[in-house]
Amino acid sequence: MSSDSTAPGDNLRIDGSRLWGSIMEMAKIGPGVAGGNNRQTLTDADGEGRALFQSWCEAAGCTMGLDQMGNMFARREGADPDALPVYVGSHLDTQPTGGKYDGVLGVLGGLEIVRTLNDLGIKTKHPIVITNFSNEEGTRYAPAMLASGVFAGIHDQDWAYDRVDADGKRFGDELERIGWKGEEKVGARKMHAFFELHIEQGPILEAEGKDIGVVTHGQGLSWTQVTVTGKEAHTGSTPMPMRRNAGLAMARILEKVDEIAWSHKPHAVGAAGHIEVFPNSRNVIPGKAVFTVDLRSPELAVIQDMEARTQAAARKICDDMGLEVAFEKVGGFDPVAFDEGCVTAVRSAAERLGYSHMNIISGAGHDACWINQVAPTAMIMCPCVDGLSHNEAEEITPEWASRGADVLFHAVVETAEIIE
Ligand code: HGY
Ligand code: MN
Ligand code: MN
Repeated sequence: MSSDSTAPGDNLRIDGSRLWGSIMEMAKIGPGVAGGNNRQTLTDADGEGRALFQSWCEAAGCTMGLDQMGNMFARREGADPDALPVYVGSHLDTQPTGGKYDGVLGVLGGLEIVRTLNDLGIKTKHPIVITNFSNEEGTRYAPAMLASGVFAGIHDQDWAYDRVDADGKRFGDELERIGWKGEEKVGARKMHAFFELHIEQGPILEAEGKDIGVVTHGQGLSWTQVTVTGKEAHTGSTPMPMRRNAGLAMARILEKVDEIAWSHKPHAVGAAGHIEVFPNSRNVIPGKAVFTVDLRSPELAVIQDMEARTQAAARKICDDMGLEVAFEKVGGFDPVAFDEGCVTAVRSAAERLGYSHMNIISGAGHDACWINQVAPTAMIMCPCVDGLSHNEAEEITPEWASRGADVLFHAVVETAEIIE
């Protein structure tokens, strides 16, 4: 038994094969074409995944809540119904070429905590609430972490409802269409603490041979949508000096983005993952290019420097080529420092369990980055093979999954305080 009687015994573990089985079951919903998942937010597949998750939570004795952004809450009662609950979760939506574990591990890791507590007949003082946040990925509807952002008061709900996808479908309408728009006011729920288990999505833990990442910080993110306007013209009969090639300008700007990120090595990163040219016809010089520049760093000043230099470079490139350029900030958040008390609970859980661990800064954004603004929050990471994520070949081992969930179990249950 651990020294503190409200903490779980050092020998307690979750059921790793049950967790792995649930992950594989969820992976059957919204399958990709190469072994991963395409379960994008507010698609029918997302609705199916939500229904499966809800059925599992209800089978585990939880009562379900649903708010106006489609955030799902599965509550396991505590001995003190007035005590603020400990929340634990992540997201079930995936990238179009997503893996089976990004987000899913954190939601089903939370479910595994409840299932294990039920098996052991353990009661906690604080209720425990498993959470699935809508649209963490920000692919179909920018920005990323949209619903946790509304929950944390960062984004206005009507603004979020008006976000449109590439086909012009509104977030609010699609949420209604799949039948997962709840009544609860978003953000009305108050949390004692929030924990999120997530795959690292980078190479550090595997390279260092560590099972657990104790996430002390999350790097900041900046998404700027750039629109370059030139002139459509024939790719064959238009002499080179007469061209106003928006595609070429975009290429030159993205070359500069890469150079600017490298200038802040080793931590800063920069690229564009969203790129569109118009009219996108083989024999028409692009008259317009629209792309989103994704800049990240653990330091806010570095992000601001990269933003300013990118926009100055883009303006110069477009002036020199006789093109127009416009910028729209479509997402972002400052670097995050997680709650010391919760981070310590994660670290001492890893120590108690004898799992190798190291401090780490999250390279990716997560719902925890926003929830950290309204509740004491911490994250736990497990390694992933070759650091690969946002790729259908994303892979982790069952051991990494269960050790991460063991640490999640100990941190959450210690924070929720065992009663009997
Ligand atoms: O963009 C991110 O970092 C997260 O995967 N949504
Ligand atoms: Mn994720
Ligand atoms: Mn992701």
